[in-house]
Amino acid sequence: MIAFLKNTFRRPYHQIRHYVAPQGPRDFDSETLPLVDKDVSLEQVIEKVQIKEELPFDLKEKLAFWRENGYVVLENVLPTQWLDNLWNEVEDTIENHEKYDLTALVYQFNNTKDAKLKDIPKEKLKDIGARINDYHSASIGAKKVMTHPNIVAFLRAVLDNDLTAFQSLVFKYSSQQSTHQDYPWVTSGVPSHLAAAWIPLEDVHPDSGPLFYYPGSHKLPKFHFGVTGILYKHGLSLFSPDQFGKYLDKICAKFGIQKKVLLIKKGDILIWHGALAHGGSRINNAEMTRKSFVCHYSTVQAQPKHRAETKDVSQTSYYNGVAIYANPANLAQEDIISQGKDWIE
Ligand SMILES: O=C(O)CCC(=O)C(=O)O
Ligand SMILES: [Fe+2]
Repeated sequence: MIAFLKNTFRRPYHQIRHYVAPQGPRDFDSETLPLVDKDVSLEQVIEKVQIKEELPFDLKEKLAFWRENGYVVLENVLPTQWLDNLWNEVEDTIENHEKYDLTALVYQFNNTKDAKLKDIPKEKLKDIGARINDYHSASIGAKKVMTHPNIVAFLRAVLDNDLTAFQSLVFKYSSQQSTHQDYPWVTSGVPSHLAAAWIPLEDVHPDSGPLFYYPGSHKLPKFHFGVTGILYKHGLSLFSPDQFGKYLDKICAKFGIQKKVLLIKKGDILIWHGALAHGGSRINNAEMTRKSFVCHYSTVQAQPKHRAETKDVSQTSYYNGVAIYANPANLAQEDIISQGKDWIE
């Protein structure tokens, strides 16, 4: 048996799948798909959302593009002053990191394990490979940015009226992360209830390692991790994130999908489907930052409380109708960076 497994693990995916019988479905449960991903008219989708406010984009046109491509770029939809303010807050947080219990992941320091900001050397936090987790927990301004009405209107249409903004990351440089889809990792109770916003905090330079993505890849056959189905579980899944990435690059090539690179400006955003294949390009010029705030959203139905919550309900605040759950392990630091409450458009 051991010899069999050893052999099996050495085999590339296309060989191994004959040996490990896939257990469970290879796609999202069709019953749970958001309305826009079902076979209904866009009129029906828009009718359900009932957006009252005037939007700076054509919702129907953007939804049609979303269905086809698994992403949209919305131009000039966020107040750039808020984004400058947010970056200033992040810099100040790093400068005074000893005050913060927020966590971060920093390559060459704690590699695959999150550590507290106060325990990570400042220089590491400022360097390539650092990302701060859930900055929005501490910052009211970050909460306001991630729930701006222009973002929320679109997300309601592609997910549901009852939304939660449940995870975020701040990057100063490109993550240089290989190709992946988010749904196997950023999980909620319903894997298809996932979308993300990529919010640049400066104009993206081509040499800074822009985000890349494969248009239409959200419709490709899903990867099977072996035993754990389409989701990844560390220590249980038979296939690694690396094999998943290779599968995605290969299947996108097979279907003739050209990789695109995201060169958008501060104030613009990318919103992408939880199953869109994407990653961070290599940094060509190590001097070039690519400051960004990446936010993940789900439905309240799928994610009714904070992912670390052990009680029945989480302490919850609402911004533009979007539920944001406080981290039960860090309640003392909720909203401690509070200048954002005075930001006006
Ligand atoms: O910004 C990046 O380089 C990648 C971010 C990403 O893939 C994510 O947060 O899901
Ligand atoms: Fe991602």
